Amino acid sequence: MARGSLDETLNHLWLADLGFVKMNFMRICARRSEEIRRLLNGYINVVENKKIGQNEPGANLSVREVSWNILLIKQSNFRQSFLLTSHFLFLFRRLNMDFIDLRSDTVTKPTPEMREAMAEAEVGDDVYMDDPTVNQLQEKAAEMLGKEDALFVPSGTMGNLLALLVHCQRGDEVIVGDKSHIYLNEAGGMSALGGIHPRPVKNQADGTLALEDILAAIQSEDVHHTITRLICLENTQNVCGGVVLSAEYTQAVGKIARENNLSLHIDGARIFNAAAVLGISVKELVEPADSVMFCLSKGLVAPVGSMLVGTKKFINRARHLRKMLGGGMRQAGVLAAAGLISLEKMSTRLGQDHARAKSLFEGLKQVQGLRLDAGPTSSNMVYFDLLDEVKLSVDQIIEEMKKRGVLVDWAGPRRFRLVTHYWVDDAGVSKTLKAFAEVLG
Ligand code: TLP
Repeated sequence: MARGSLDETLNHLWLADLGFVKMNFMRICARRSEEIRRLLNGYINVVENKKIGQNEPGANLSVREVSWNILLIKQSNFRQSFLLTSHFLFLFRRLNMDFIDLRSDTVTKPTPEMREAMAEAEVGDDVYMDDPTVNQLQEKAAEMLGKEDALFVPSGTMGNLLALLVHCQRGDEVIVGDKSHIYLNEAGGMSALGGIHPRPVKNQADGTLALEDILAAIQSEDVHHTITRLICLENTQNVCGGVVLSAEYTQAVGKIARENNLSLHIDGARIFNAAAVLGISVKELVEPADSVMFCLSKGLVAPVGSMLVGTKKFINRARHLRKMLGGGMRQAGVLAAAGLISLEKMSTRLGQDHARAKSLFEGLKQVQGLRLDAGPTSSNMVYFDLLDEVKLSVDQIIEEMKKRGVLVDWAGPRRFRLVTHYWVDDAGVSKTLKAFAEVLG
């Protein structure tokens, strides 16, 4: 927490009269988070119009952090002190966190509702399969994806690795996109830990692997060859622009898999984004897949965790391997509680992130010096390159944007990726566009 800025806000608050705040706090706490935000936004704007002088009451304020959601506030020349707690403090933190963070949707912090659910979660030892909240999350995930069973895992990377380890034996081959996360960004886990051989196939601009390329990559039976066991798709395809693979395409790949006695795994880190764009259920979209990994900790906003789904037999083996990799968690219900809110509530609001990505895309087209990918952006990502005429380096732009309260990340020596998510609102989009126009103008 940026102590300076929190103190500053509390100073503003003090000026406004603690009694008033305390009373409002009680009232506000009873309301839903969106309403609280609106109320608080308005309130802070009013208070911030005032100037704080050296001798004004806020100057003597002392703030002690009791826990993440409780502050003890005292003023040295005043007898009153009180605890500022829960949603209210959370929202102060959020309002003080000036940065619009577009580096990824992995940066999403849990909502107040999630934090509350986490604090109150019923837990047990999940290695004994005794954690009721984890069990509930797994049942819900399996049901939503139309598969027999599900497993809660610490990360998407572990979920994908487990799937590969279950589907393949050492020396087997897996067909993967040459721009896929599994191939590029999972530290070669399949080879290092599973002895599995990747067979990269070109990702087309639309994120697909051409069906003829998949067919051509399947090894014929020959003493010299590896044995092809698995095809992996990624939906949405991250590096190709957060693009969405259709249900028809997935069906076509599933058919190739079945006809060639192969399995199909989907890295569906953002499969809920894909389904939202297509306007169909996730269940329908992943129907041909034998296994799917999806992340709770990206656009679905949970702080930690991913799910792996498949048959009961597949998940039993994955559970065994998860333990082997050290991913067996104990009272993981604390995390699963947030995951349940991801599935129940966050999965239905992703259209807002997609609309904001579109606004960013449209706005950035007007900024000099940028070449946007052939759009339109379909899910929550916007990729673009710097034109040669731009003399600033990627690092300099990142620094200049940061000075203006916007965090962005590079995706190549002259390339950027912006990702929208729950904590990026319309004002954040405007702020980002303004900052880019200033930096590159
Ligand atoms: N992607 C992260 C980075 O690792 C690049 C991001 O910011 O996009 N599959 C896909 C398609 C992913 O994009 C990611 C993470 C993962 C798997 C891995 O998930 P985690 O980070 O939970 O291991």
